[in-house]
Formats: sequence, structure tokens, C-alpha cells
Amino acid sequence: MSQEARLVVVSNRVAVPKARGAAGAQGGLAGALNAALKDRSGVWFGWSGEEAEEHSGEISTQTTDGVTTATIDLSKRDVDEYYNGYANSTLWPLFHYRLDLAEYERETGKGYERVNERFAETLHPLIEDDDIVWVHDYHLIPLGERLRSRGVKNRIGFFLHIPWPPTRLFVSLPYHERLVRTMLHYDLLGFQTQEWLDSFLHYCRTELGAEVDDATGSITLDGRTTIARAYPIGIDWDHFTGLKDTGDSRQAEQRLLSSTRRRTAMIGVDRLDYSKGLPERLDGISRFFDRFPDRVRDLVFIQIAPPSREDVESYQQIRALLEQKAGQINGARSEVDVVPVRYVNRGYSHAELYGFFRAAKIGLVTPLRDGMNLVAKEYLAAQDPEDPGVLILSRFAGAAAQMQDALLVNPHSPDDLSHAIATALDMPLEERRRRYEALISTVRDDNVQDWTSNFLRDLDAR
Ligand code: ADQ
Repeated sequence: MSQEARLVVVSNRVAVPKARGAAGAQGGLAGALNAALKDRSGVWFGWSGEEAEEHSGEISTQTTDGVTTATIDLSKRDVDEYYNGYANSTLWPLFHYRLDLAEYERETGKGYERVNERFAETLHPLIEDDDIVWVHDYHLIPLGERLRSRGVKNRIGFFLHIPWPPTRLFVSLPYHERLVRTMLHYDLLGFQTQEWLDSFLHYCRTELGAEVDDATGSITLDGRTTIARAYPIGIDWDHFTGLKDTGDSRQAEQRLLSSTRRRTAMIGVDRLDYSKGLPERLDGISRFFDRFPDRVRDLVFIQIAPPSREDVESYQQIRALLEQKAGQINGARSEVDVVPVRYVNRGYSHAELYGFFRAAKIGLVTPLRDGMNLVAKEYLAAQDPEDPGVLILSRFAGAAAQMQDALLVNPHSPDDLSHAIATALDMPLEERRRRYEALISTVRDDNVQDWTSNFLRDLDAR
């Protein structure tokens, strides 16, 4: 084991580091991985995001501020089958417990295996003897095994950013066993929470007949042992809270405050994705206004949701559904001077989000299922400790395991949501402070730098 081992990060997409001195240093996961890469003079490998006529295997490298990124183009067919197809129309819905949305197509499964093979083929020559390799997320589950089949003996770790579903759901995936067996070629497997880890261990024990030690997370099958552990991801606390004094965050805060005046702003910030529970959230808000029609003058809900994965049909449908539901609430409840729901279909910078979060006295984070959910942590990090807002959080977000002092809700229940909104609106300062104090230490201390170093420490030790 040596701290000197060079690091190779592999993920579907690559975040090119910002040049030193560029405005607004990079934060979040990309910032933390770039910091680790810089420390260990490593390489970040992935898809460029570009579609080429044909996949050429050509690697494009770029070195910025001590970090080298290496990217490849994929063909349109690769992107359709691997990215839009198997990753985002099969694995994503299934891993978020949405059997109803999961599509099982032989062709996309083959495309997924083919692209993982392309990654292995192009990445292999870049890996040096003592490097440690860290693979990220559901797009690249079989990559470790593909590298092993090419003779790579290096330590290889894998982190899954999304949930691992219960065995009874997971077995609906054709060739599920083949997929999981590839995972046992990694030296270290990371999950967001104990719950997802338990589901994975349960699968290995009951479906594969592996020898599993729950205490250490060791899984042994066919003479090979891997270790699986929970590493809850956090935010880049220093970077995010450092946005407080930027012009962008102040301006955003003022914009929201001046446009909401005496009404309480309640905010939701999500990628437009069915896992985030957005239509269900609007049903809860509608229920709240049904119960308390007069409170339309007390509360304004702002939902920021930029479109994502627009080539996938289920994502087009969710967008249409949301527009319809927001329109219905506004149609039924608006007055000439009051519009209860503002639905904004675009993204904002983290500095602007910081300002919006700070101006909003209620943060509504209600995914139906989420690996972790960093928005819940960012919302809290942006609060004024003297006068903090209230976090309403789905009990089905990975973050709920660490954030029991939030107002936890069942996002499927409009009554539960409506009740939580009423509670949050009327919550006395003392209770808001107590909840904030109980929550803020995990947001501050279990941050993304610790997450990175904990995972790499354990991978180094393998
Ligand atoms: P996501 O599903 O993208 O990530 P999340 O963790 O909530 O979910 O958000 C990631 C980042 O995107 C946050 O920093 C957030 O601020 C930003 N973001 C979200 N909506 C935005 C908007 N409207 N405008 C601008 N920025 C926005 C996946 C998993 C999660 C897991 C993360 C990290 O699905 O469960 O927490 O990876 O592991």
C-alpha cells in the first residue's frame, strides 16, 4: 500500500477541471475527484459526450491544472443502446424500484456490454502497474471484470451512486446473475447507505450462494473475495458555504425575497426525473391548498427542474405531466396578484441555488427513491443558523438515514405531504433551530472530501 499510487477515475462522463484562477472554483463530486486526481497525478477517463459516425477508439487527452482527462467518442448506436437504452431505460428505473418503467431489450443489453468492452479496450493501455482504479456508477458495472479479462491485476474499486434494489425486484432483470458476478471482480464495492448494501449482500447470499460476512462486508465466491461497504456521499461543505458572499448568491436571494414579499417561499430543486417524485409533490401541494385555501396568500412554491435525458420517452412524459399539474393548481388557485406554483424549467449555478435555498424557509425534497440526494444537504448548508428553514425530506432518500431530524414524509401520500407543509409553515423558531442543530453536523462533517478519502483509503488497503 502506498499513498503514492496513481489514481485512475472512470465514469460515464468526465468533468474537466477548471483552470487555476478561472472564476468560481469547481465544487461537488467533480471538484473532490479532481482534487484527489491532482494529489495523485491521475487520469479521469470516460465518454466525451460526443457522438461520432463510428467509434474509433481514439483517445483525446487534455491536462488542466495537474489533472489529465482522457475521453472517447461513441457512435450514435452505442449511445442509443448503452446510455439511453440499457443504462437509463433498464437499470435506472429498476434500481429506483420502477419495474413498471424498466424496459428489457436484448439489443440494448448487448450494446451495454459492447460499450463496457470498448471502455476496457481503450482504458487498458493507460493503466500503469501500481495505479488504483476507481469506477463510478451503473453505466459501468461490468468494466472491472472486462479489465480483469485483459489481465489487469491492479486494485479496482466501484461505487454505485444509486440505490441497490431488493432481491425480489432485482431478479426481474434478465441475466441478473451475470451482471452481479462481474461485480465480484472488484476489490472494493461502495454503496450510499447500509440499506442498499444490505440488499446487495442479501442477493449475493441467496441468489449466488456466496459466503457473506455482514460484519465486514466480505463476499466470497469461487475462491475470490471482495469487500462491500457503505460510504454515504456528502457535499463540498467549504466550497458550497463559501458561495454565501458571492454576488450571484446575494442577488439570487434578493430576487426571490423581493418577488415573494410576505409569503413564505418553499423550494424544490431537482433534475427532471421520475425518481424525484415531482408529480406526487404537486399532488401534496394541491392537497394542502384544498385543505387550507386561505393559505394561498402565505405560501409560494418554486420548483426548479431542468430537463434531463430528453431522448428517453419516460422523461418526455414526466415533463408533460408536471406542466399539466402545475397548470391545474395555478388555474384553480391563482388570483390576480397571487400565483401559488412557479415551475422553472432550467438549471442555475450553485451560487444562485445557494441564494434561493437561503431565501426559502421550506426545502421540499421528496424523491420516491434516491441513492443519497445532495440537494437535501445543500439546502441545509445554505440556511442562516439564527433563523433556519425547515427541510421536508422523503424517507425513501438515502439521505434520510443520516437526517432523522428532518420532517420525514412518505412522498406517495398527499396527506402526509400536506400535513408536513402545514407543520413547516407554522414551526416555531426554537424547533427550527433544534432540528437544524441536530442535522448540520453530518452535512458539515460527512463531506465529499471525507467520502473520497475513506473510499480511497480502503481501496489502497486492499
Ligand atoms: P442526482 O440524481 O443528480 O445524482 P442529487 O444528489 O440530488 O441527484 O443532485 C446532484 C447535484 O445536482 C446537486 O449538487 C444539485 O445541486 C444539482 N442539481 C440538481 N438539480 C439542479 C438544478 N435544477 N439546477 C442546478 N443544479 C441542480 C445521483 C444520485 C443521487 C446521489 C448523487 C451523488 O441519483 O442519489 O446523491 O448521484 O452520488
